[in-house]
Amino acid sequence: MTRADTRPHARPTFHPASAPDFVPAPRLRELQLARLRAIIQHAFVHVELFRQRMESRQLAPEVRSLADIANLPFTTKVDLRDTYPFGLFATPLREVVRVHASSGTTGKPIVVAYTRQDLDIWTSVMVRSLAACGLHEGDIIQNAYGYGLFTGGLGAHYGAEGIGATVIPISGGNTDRQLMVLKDFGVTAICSTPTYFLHLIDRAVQLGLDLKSLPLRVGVFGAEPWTDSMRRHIESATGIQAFDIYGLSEIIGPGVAVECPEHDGLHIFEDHFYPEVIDPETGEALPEGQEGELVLTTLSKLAMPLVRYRTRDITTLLPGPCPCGRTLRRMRRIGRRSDDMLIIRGVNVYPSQIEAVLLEVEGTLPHYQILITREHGLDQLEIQVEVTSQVFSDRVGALEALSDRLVDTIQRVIGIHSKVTLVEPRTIQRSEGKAKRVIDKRGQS
Ligand code: DLL
Repeated sequence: MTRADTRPHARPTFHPASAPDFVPAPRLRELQLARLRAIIQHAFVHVELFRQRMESRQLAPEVRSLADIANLPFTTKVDLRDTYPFGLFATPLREVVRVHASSGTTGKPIVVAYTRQDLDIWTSVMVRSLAACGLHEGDIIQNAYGYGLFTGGLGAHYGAEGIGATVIPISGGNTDRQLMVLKDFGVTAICSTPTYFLHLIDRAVQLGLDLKSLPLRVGVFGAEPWTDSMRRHIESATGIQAFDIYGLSEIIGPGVAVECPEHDGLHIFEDHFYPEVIDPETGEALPEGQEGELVLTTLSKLAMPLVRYRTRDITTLLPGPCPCGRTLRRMRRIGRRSDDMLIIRGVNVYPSQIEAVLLEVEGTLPHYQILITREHGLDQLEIQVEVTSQVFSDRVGALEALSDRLVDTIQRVIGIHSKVTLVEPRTIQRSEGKAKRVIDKRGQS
C-alpha cells in the first residue's frame, strides 16, 4: 500500500452524527431540561437509594428549571460500593445487555450497566468524539485500549465501527506487535492511554522505526491525566495530532468529553451528561471559570442513571464560545483528582487496595510505601514493605516466596504487575503527620 492509499486527506470535522454538537444553546437547554425531568422521575421510581434520599429531604421528583439540579442529592463512589453489585440498576436485569466494572476503593469493583438504548447512546457519543478528532470512514483505527471489563476497549471499538472506520481490536500490551501492526496495516489513527503511546514511541526508536514515515495522523488519548507538554512531545516525535478524550465508567465510559481541533478544553456531550463544578469541601456549585470538582448527571441513560455524581476529577468549566462552532460547553483538561485514586498504566488503583493485600499476609508489618516511576514511557509500580525481623532472618527462599505471593495477590486484586521489595523493620521513613504512603515520581511532563 502506498501512503497516498492509506492516509485520508484532512476533511472538515463535521460528521452528520455531530449535528447535536452545534445545536443553538437555548435549544440545548430545553432538551437538557426535558431529559432531566424524565431521568429524575425514572430514578425516583426505580432506584431505592435515590428515592430514600429525596424523601428524607422532602424533595418531590419534579424539576422546574435546570437550576433546580443544585437541590438534588449527590451520588458518590461509596454509594456504588454499598449497593454492589446491582443495587443502583434502574431497569430489570433482563433489559441490561452489558455490564462493565472498574476499581472500587476496596477489593470489590463497582459495576455499571447498559440497556440496548444506553449502548446506542454510548456509541453515538463515541462517534461524535472520533468525528471531533477528525476521523471518518476510511480511517484505520488501532484500538489499544484494553478490552474487557474496562470501558476503554469496547467503548472506542463501537465508536470506531459506528463512524465507518476499519477497527483493529488489538487491545493493550504486546508492544512489538502493536508497532508491527501500526506499520503493516497502514493505521491512520490510534486509541490508547497517552503513556502507553509514549512507550510505543520509545520502543519504535529502539527498533529504528520512524513513526513519522507512517500514515498515522491522529491519536485519541485518555483514561489518565496527561499534559500539554506530553502532547508537544508526542506530536513532534510522530507528526500526529493528539486529542484528549475523557470519560468514566460510572457515567458511560469514554465519550463524556473530547477535544476538538482547537485543543482548548474538552467539549462535554451536554445533551447526555449535565456538568456542574462544585467546591469539593462545601459542595457548593461554583461559577464558570472557577476550578473545582466535576459533578455529572446522566440525562438519558436508563440502566443506571446517576444524579449529581461526584467524579472527584478537578477541572474548570471554560467560559465563552469555541471557534470550532460547537455549542457544547468545554472543561479544562483533568490534571488531578480530589481523592487518592492513582491511575497506573491507565488502570485505576487505590492505595487502600494494596494496603488490604499487605495487611492480610502473615509476616508483613503495617509500614509500606508505594513508588510509581515512569521508565521508557511506561509506569512502573514498586511496593516496599517491612517484614518482621523473624521473616527477614529466615532463609532467602522464604523471603522470595513471600514476595512472589504478594506480587501475585496484588496483580490479582489491582490487575497490574508490581515489584515487591521486602525490607527490614524500621527501614521505611516514619512521618510525623500523615504517613506518606505514595511517592509518585512520574512528574508532570
Ligand atoms: O478511564 C474511561 C476512558 C477510557 C476514558 C478510555 C478515556 C479513554 P475509568 O476506568 O472508570 O474510565 O476511569 C475514570 O479516569 O474519573 C479520571 O480520573 C480518569 N480519566 C479518564 N479520562 C481522562 C482524561 C475510563 N482524558 C477516571 N484525562 C476518571 C485525565 C482521565 N483523566
